[in-house]
Amino acid sequence: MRRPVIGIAGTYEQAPASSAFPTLRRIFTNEGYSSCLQAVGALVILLSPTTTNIEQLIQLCDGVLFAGGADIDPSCYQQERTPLCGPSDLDTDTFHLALYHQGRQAGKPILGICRGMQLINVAEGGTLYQDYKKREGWSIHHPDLEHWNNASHLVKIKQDSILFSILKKPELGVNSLHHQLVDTPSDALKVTANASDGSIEAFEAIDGSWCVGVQWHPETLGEAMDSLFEAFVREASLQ
Ligand SMILES: [Mn+2]
Repeated sequence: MRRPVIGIAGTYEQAPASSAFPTLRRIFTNEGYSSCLQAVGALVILLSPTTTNIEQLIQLCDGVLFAGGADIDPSCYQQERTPLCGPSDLDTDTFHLALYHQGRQAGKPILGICRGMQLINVAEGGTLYQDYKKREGWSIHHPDLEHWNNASHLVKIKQDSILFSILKKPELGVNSLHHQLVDTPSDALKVTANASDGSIEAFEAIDGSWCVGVQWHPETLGEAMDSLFEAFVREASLQ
């Protein structure tokens, strides 16, 4: 049986000094995204940011995943870099933004995780906090690497959402591995989950199409998040 094909947007990274090619640039994603998708029936391909023919690349995919990763260059949302902004890679950002727009135009389901959620917002014209401490009223330390694979803080999920129809819980403990946050959400998106300090933790396309962003990392939360990957891959199988 043909498996739905999920393309993961590949990221440029400098190979580590310990590797066989320490001076070279790499194309990568974390293995967890791929294995979670494969476990629920997808065939996963890593989309190379060297690609210039984005339209043809998207035609290979039934759905696109934008994964976690480095900060997005603030120029992508018309801001000057501030000292709290982490390293970014404009080549990766440019590729991901083009991939997103082409994917949406082609009607492909899209899942954005952490940076991927922020990427969706930026692509749709929204802005980010360059660091969570820039948000007035913050009370949760969102970068909580210690609890990378279990609950760090609660989120409240709005019932009128694709996300709720999948997770079926009004409140949920999630991990939190981000230091940036959505500031102004795009008009094209509706917020579907907030943390108790009010920060935006999930959104989806306002038009009801399958474009879902979550600020947490479902790929390290185990079975609790199988239903999210399943729903994404099921939607992709309808392509
Ligand atoms: Mn968080």
